[in-house]
Amino acid sequence: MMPGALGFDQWFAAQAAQRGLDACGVARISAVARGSYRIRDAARDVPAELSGRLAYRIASAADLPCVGDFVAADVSAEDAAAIIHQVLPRKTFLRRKRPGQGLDFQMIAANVDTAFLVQSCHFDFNPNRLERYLAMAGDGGVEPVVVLTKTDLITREDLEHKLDILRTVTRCSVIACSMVTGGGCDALARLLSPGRTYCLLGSSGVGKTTLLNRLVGREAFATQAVSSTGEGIHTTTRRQLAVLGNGAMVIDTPGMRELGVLGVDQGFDGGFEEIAALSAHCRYADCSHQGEPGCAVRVALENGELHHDRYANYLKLKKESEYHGMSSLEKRKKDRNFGRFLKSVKKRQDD
Ligand SMILES: Nc1nc2c(ncn2[C@@H]2O[C@H](COP(=O)(O)OP(=O)(O)O)[C@@H](O)[C@H]2O)c(=O)[nH]1
Ligand SMILES: [Mg+2]
Ligand SMILES: [Zn+2]
Repeated sequence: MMPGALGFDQWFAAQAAQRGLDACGVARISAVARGSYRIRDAARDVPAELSGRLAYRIASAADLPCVGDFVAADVSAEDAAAIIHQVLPRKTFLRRKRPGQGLDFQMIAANVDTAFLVQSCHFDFNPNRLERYLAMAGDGGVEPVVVLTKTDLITREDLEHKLDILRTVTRCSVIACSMVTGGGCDALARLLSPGRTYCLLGSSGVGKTTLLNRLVGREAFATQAVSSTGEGIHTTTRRQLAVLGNGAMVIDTPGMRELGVLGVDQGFDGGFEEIAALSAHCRYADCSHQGEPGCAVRVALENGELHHDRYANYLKLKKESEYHGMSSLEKRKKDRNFGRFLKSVKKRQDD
C-alpha cells in the first residue's frame, strides 16, 4: 500500500514496519458479510479469507478482521482468494458489547475518523438512542457528527424543536438534510476530506444508503422501498467501504436490528412513554397490543388518540428489541455456529 493511500498514514506505516511487514503487502478490508471478506489496495478489490494460522489465534469476535481494518495479506494468486495473515492495530474502532457475552465485543468498523450518527427526524428521532451511539463513538476514539435525515417529512418548527433537544444532548455538529429536497446535502458533502474515513451508523431505514449513493454520485448500493409508515425495511446486509471521487472513504453499515444496538442490556425503551402509560390499562399484563381483548392501546388507536405511525413504529422497534433479547439457548446456538466457522477455517488449513 502506498503511504497515504486509503488512509494508510504514517501511524499505520509505523505499525507495519514494527512488525516487519512490507507496506506493499498491506491492504484494507473493504467488505465483511457473514465471515467472508473483501480487501482492497490501490490496484484492486478482491475476495479474501483468513489464513489458518490467523484463525487459530483468534480468541474472540473482536480479533476478527472488520471493515476498515488494515491487514497483511497475500494477493499473489490471480484466481484464488487473497489470504489475510494479520490484522494491524486499530487506531480507532466502533464496537458494541455482545448482549450477555461478558466482555466480548462485536466490531462494527475500524479506523474510522468520523462517525455519522444518523437518525430520521420523522419516526426514528430518539435522543436516548443517540446517547448510546455517542457513547460508542467516544469509547472508540471516533469523532461524532449527528445527521438528521428526512427533514422533508416534518415542519420547520418541528425541526427547530428537535434541534433544540439535540443541543441539550450533545455539543457535536448536527446536520439536518433531506435526500428529497437536497437540503443540507452540500453541507454534509463538504465535511468529507480526502484520505479520511467516515462511517454511517443508525437504525435501519433512516436513509444511510441513500445518503451514501448521493455522495458516491450514483446508485452504487441498493436501498429499500418506502413502506406504508414511511420508514421501511433494511437492504444493507454487509458492511462495506466506498471510496468517493475525492478520496474520502465512507463505510455503510446495516441498521441496528442487525447490529443489535437495542440489546437486552439496554432493554426496550424506544421512547414510547405514551404507549407504556396506555398499556397499564390493558386487560392482560403481557398484552402485545396486537388484537387481544381489552387492549387500551388499540382503543386509543381507534379513537385517534394514538397516531397509527407511532403504533407501527412501536411494533417495529419492539420486534427488533425482542430479536436481541434471544434466549440463552438461541445465543449458545449462535456461538456454536461461530465455533464451527473457526473450525472450518482451521480444517481447510489442515487438509
Ligand atoms: N422522505 C424521505 N425519504 C428518504 C430520505 N432518505 C431516504 N429516504 C427513503 O428511506 C428509505 C430507506 O432508505 P435507505 O437508504 O435504504 O436506509 P438505510 O437502511 O438507513 O440504509 C428509502 O425508501 C429511501 O428512499 C429523505 O431524505 N426523505
Ligand atoms: Mg442501508
Ligand atoms: Zn394492549
